[in-house]
Amino acid sequence: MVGGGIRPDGPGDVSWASSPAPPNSDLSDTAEENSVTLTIKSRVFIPETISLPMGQKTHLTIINHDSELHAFVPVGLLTHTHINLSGNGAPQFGKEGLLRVLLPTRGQTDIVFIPTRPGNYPFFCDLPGHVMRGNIVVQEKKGMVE
Ligand SMILES: [Cu+2]
Repeated sequence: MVGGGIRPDGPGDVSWASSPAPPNSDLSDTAEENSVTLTIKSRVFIPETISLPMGQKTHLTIINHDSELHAFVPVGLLTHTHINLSGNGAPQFGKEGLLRVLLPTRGQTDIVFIPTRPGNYPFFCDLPGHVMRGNIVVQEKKGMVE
């Protein structure tokens, strides 16, 4: 592990902002957003693999098209990460952050966050008998190295 990375709860880099910014301005609406949709249909996450650029504001929309409950359980991706969460899903938080979101029938949850650590982050549905999983890959931006 490499230390000294950007802390999501730190003051943040708001050099793109031209006006005084409130706390958590890194998730403000002025930032360019990377919109990603994760669909649940017939007990399958679609797509199974999602690639996200590190450091870019990401708007992840999770939609449950099934007529049963599902859960979105991200492993590691959102720990110690500031998020904005909306929609009719039922989130569960632990001391390290978002643990799980329960998505009702035809439910939708929107999670806005900034991936700050590169790596491979599995996610799954932990409801009994559901064999549903996928991967979120956070990639360092190429061509941004100084
Ligand atoms: Cu499920």
